[in-house]
Amino acid sequence: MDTVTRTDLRKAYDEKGYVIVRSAIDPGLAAEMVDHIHWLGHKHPGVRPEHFHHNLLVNEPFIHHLVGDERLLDLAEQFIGPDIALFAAHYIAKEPTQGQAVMWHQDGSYWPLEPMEVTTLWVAGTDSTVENGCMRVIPGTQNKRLLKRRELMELDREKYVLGVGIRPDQMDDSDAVDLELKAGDVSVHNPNIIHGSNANTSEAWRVGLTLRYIPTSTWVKKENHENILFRGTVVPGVDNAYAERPRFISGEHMPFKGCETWNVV
Ligand SMILES: O=C(O)CCC(=O)C(=O)O
Repeated sequence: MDTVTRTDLRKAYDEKGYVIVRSAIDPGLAAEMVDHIHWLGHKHPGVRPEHFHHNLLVNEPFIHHLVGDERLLDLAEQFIGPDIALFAAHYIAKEPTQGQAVMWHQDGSYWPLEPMEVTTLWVAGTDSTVENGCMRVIPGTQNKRLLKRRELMELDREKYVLGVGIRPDQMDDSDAVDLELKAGDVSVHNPNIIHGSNANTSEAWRVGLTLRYIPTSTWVKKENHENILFRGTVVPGVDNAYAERPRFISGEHMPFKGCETWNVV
């Protein structure tokens, strides 16, 4: 982890709505994320790599292994406490020269969560730069009202990862900050902060995995949605469903370091 202390992390997050943690995971694990993108590309040939959503990931042993990494859980715990689940994982991997943009938005506008207690860890599998379409944020906007989905504008799905975004006349992006990361770095952001990213017009891949960690007291109001429980206990009366921890099956799943002994009973 970076040299910032826990208090600094929390302070920066509360003040600006985001914080960067350098070398949060090791380069080997980040490289396996890139392998996973290519492996998923073969498994789902019709799906663009910006769109490897939760439903395609929730039963992947590598995802359980990565998202349950103690370094990521320790980090998430500082923002949401000790009872930790994942409500959504989504690879937003932008191919060289043609990776889609993400229009300015606030995550909470899309999410069926009650209460909106959630934090995002955005894990860099490759370096993420201005040239390859790194994430951009507008510091301080986590204190703004959460726009409702119906207030947003429809977008061209060929160009944008998300189907709706904030209209230019609803915001000012003159204070936007580029979150340039090295592979293995993580940025953490608040569900209300306004953020997005430009298209990838460079020759390099940009691989990011965005992870939405919730305390188990947050209710996910979506039928048949599978969350993943990682740490602590469930809260009685909060009606969330949790996925089984998958067994690694050679030939069916992407091999990763330690997969032979992972989840063996
Ligand atoms: O990966 C990106 O470019 C945007 C990520 C994003 O919108 C998010 O993680 O909430």
